[in-house]
Amino acid sequence: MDNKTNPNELIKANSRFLRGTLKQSMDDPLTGALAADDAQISKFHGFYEQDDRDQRLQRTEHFLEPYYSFMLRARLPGGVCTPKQWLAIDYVGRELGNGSIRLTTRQTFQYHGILKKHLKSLIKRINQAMIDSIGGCGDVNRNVLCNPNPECSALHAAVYGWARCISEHLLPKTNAYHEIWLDGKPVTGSESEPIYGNTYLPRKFKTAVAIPPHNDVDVYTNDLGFIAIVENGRLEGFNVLAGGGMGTTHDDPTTYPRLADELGFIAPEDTLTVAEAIVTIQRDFGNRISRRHARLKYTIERMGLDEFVTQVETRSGVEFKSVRPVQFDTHGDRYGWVENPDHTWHLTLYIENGRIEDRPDVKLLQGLRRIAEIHQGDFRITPNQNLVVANISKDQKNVIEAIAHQHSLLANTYHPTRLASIACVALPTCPQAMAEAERYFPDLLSKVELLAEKYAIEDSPIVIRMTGCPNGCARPYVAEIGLIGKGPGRYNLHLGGDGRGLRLNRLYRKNLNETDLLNTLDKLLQQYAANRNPEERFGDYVVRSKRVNLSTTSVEDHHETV
Ligand code: SRM
Ligand code: SF4
Repeated sequence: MDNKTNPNELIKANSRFLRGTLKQSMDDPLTGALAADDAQISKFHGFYEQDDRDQRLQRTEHFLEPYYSFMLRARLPGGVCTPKQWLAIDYVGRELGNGSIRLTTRQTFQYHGILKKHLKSLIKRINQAMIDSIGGCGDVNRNVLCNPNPECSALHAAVYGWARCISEHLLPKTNAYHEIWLDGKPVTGSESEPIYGNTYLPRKFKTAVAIPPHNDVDVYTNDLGFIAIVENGRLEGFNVLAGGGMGTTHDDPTTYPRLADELGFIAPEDTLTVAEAIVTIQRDFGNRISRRHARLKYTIERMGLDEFVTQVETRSGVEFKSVRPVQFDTHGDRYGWVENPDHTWHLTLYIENGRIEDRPDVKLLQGLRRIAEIHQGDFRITPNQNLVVANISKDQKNVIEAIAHQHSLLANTYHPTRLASIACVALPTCPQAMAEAERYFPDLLSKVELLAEKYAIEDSPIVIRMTGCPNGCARPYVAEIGLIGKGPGRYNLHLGGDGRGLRLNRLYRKNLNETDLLNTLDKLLQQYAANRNPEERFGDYVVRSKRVNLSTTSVEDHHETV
């Protein structure tokens, strides 16, 4: 390793396959934090060190160390879990976390506010329920997304099977997790990471499997994507995509969101070989100097797509066939009841920003616990932070609906735009947040809903996605309206996604405060209501309309003007 190599590479290389000094860090009673290098290694085990940013200033003034706690992210391919597992997830969140569960945009759940002294028992408890957190975070393949596809369960089972296999195949093989958290026996002989090697990947790596016409996994925003090709109800194979990603850095044009390229069509049995080939290309060619430029999207840009495809074919021994035509209609969720051919039912619930907790007015944890106590099917977390209660028997349909209704979990009482929209976690836990997202978004949406009513367009949902910084955790760069945190109370406004996750939006205005944002949206919605074509989406209208200038060169910075 030369002196230009990113320090994270050295930490990984010296970690003895992800052990580091995590055990010692856990046992250190003098601090609620981990040693700095361990805070990097811990991510591969599924947890992040955080501090409560609401308390940061006050604690510094009182010469106290930050209020450290941990966020743990589970691995849950396709977001599927059983009612028994749900009850365990719920119990652990209440007993050992901060009393809330957070469903994420990658179909899994997070606990926040875990104290260091509780981490090990928390990890043990979820593992007893057959859920682990290996590769929840870190420079490896992350939780694999899979369309929950409720109205076609047999096909879902086949495709979901592949999502699980990819997740298992690309797991780190080190025994460190079992040794440190589950009291597994230390390895005596030599160890290796056959796919990753001892420095793992240069950066995180994300995989999704989509079943058209639903693009709820936002397949084009992933490093690696598989689009299921179905003929006569049978899985024929996959169109393979590579090189999608959302993360950017404000005002650094060398970073950008990117949609994945189509590589070609493969048979189902070639899935793992091709996935592994792509991962190893990224391992060998990804940028290990600048983490900002280390995702696969930049590797492909540097290599060129043709060379990349040749490398994948050579390494895998699989020759791509021409991509098959596919059509996507939405990247949102399908709420409410859907009947299966076998007369069981699925119910998709609305969970605002994925946050499940008991508040004085609404008790979501309690409601879902009551459902899990009687439900005999399964649960599926969606990539839009919602929850599907799947395979409900006919005789339990009414009782589950009644519980969901009692606990405000049914979608039919919410505005269509709210149902189509999501926000990332941001403050107070996320260290990267520059502005609020989850805590502020519901209020902002209420104001946007009033505008939609003013122009009588409330029946045309608009996909709005807000993030507290440009990292893009709620995939805002494919939203019809993307709001990206710039500073406290200020957001960049992006416009022009297509409501299906197939088109990147463009920066329209910079650094808006709420008043300017609402004034700008007021004008845009008025124009949209007056000039749209029948059935035309807001995102399509702004791209078509000559009245809306989406040229990035003319973007005004409102910091100076307001
Ligand atoms: Fe993310 C980092 C939350 C999905 C791009 N993301 C973070 C961290 C861990 C902050 C940090 O670096 O310490 C956030 C923790 C906040 C907290 O307190 O919980 C965080 N990301 C989330 C979640 C929970 C957002 C949500 O509201 O649901 C999502 C968890 C997904 C999961 O279960 O695995 C989440 N993050 C995403 C997505 C969406 C996706 O994957 O489909 C993206 C954009 C897609 C992509 O990766 O390109 C995303 N997160 C990032 C990035 C920017 C990566 C980049 O290439 O530049 C970071 C920062 C980083 O990696 O350095 C980041
Ligand atoms: Fe944090 Fe930024 Fe991700 Fe939001 S987008 S969770 S603020 S890293």
